[in-house]
Amino acid sequence: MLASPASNPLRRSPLLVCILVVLCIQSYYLFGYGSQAAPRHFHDGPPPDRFGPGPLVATETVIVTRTALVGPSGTNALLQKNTNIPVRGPPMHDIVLSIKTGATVIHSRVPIQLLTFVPNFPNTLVYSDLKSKIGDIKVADALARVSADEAGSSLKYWRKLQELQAQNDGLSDTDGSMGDLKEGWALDKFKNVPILIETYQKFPGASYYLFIDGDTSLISSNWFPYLMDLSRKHDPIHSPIYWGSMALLNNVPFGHGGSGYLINQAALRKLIPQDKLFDETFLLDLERNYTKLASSSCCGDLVLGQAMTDRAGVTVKHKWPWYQGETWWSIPYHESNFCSAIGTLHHVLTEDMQEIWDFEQYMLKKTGMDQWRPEGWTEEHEGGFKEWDFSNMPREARSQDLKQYKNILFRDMYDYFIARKLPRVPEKDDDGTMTQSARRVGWDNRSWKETEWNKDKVKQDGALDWQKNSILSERNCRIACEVHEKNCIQWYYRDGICGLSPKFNYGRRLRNDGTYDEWKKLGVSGWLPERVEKKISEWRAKCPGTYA
Ligand SMILES: *[C@@H]1O[C@H](CO)[C@@H](O)[C@H](O)[C@H]1NC(C)=O
Ligand SMILES: CC(=O)N[C@H]1CO[C@H](CO)[C@@H](O)[C@@H]1O
Repeated sequence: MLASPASNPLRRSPLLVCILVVLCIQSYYLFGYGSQAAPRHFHDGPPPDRFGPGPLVATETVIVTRTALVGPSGTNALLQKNTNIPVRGPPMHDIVLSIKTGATVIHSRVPIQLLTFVPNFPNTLVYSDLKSKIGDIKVADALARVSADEAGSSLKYWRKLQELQAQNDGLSDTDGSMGDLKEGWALDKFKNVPILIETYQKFPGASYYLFIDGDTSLISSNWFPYLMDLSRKHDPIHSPIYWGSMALLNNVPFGHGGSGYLINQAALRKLIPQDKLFDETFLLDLERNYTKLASSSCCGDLVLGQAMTDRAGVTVKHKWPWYQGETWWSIPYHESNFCSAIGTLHHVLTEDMQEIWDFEQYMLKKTGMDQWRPEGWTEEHEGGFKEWDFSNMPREARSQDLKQYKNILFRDMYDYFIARKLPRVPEKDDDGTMTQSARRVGWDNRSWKETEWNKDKVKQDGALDWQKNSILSERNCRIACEVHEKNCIQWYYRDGICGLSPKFNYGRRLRNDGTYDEWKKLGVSGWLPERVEKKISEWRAKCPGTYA
């Protein structure tokens, strides 16, 4: 993936191109590729289990090679079409995907990214704090160009990593023995600006640059129509874009790193003028200025936000929920996102990343969007001989009705992951009376993220009796939701804390090795199934298209 486009032998050998084109055309007829829709074997109902629907998952033999998508030997893509390769949208060469991770977690996170959504982004770079490789992919050291005198003592952890690597000491933090991840985090803040500079240098001609972390997932197929639409509204070469999920710290707005941020060519040119792209004196000056800032700052995404605002004059635009800081079970579902398309997901566990990919595959087949191609897409694009340029799209693509595209929505994620798992049967109270709540013990449904009543909060002036009482027992907290908060659809109780939420959040089991009572103390979650169903159907009614 680090191979520069200039080394492509096709550029140099027209004869080779001819032979390949002939081969392609042959295999096109031989395999009937593209001429008929692949047979679809999906159920109409919801998938039977969390691993997705049996017959749909045609990915037992996952063949993920870069050549399967891009060429340059191209024919692979055609020959493998009839085997069990995952379905994918059209590849996006014109956006560079830049993944930032760290040496102690890279092996547990990045490989699954590379096996799932990354092949849709043939120009992907992986940055860590140590030079290494994953399979054929080179991992660059994001700190290699950081000025040691500006970074100060934080770099001692970085030197330690190099020492450990040289000594053949294991670096993975699977058992937590690497200990001070805090220090790993202290290194992280120095990476963002150098990664930005290097990513731009490696692919100076791309329309877009997307920066994510090792625990970020993408709903990759949604990105092609998204970038088409964006490019039609903002010329990527002339109209600067710095989009993400905006966070604010000390009045500096920045795109939250884990949610991913998108920067286009125009915005990068404002930060690094084209004639300075390889001017090492200028770049060193730029890096030093922001390394200095990083050493007194908390986070690298903030430093990058500052650089974009101060030097480039481009301030981040808040484009939530497309850029998403949560994953399927931690997202609060609500009318504000239920019908929106998903771009990124964050805090994604390795096993969740696989499930999110299975979900995307399931949806693509269900909506038929695995067959979708933009207007003006040719056999050459399909075979990997020609790259799609978002800044210079064919005229047909500029006028294509993108509303026809069936994006994968939060609604779909709810249906796929949650609808079947949601506890639905209300329970009896200790005194035998029926409640409205279905419960889960040792479970955190994150209701506290919306409204949390706790010991401090109930002391505030104006706190009502039911609010004060809600923190005293699980029963009171449940009643607060059922009786006192009209919009409440779920609650969470733990000693001294009562969370009440008008949004739906599934949450997760809390880990505990102790007794049932100890486990229960960590928290109990309740949902009001009747109210949940009512809310979900209200939100659902607003979603365009009905293929659910
Ligand atoms: C770095 O900071 C100095 C001092 O504030 C400033 O003069 C210079 O232009 C900055 N350089 C870059 C590339 O941002
Ligand atoms: C797993 C998880 O998110 N746990 C949260 C449970 O709720 C408390 C607050 O009530 C948080 O501090 C935990 O992080």
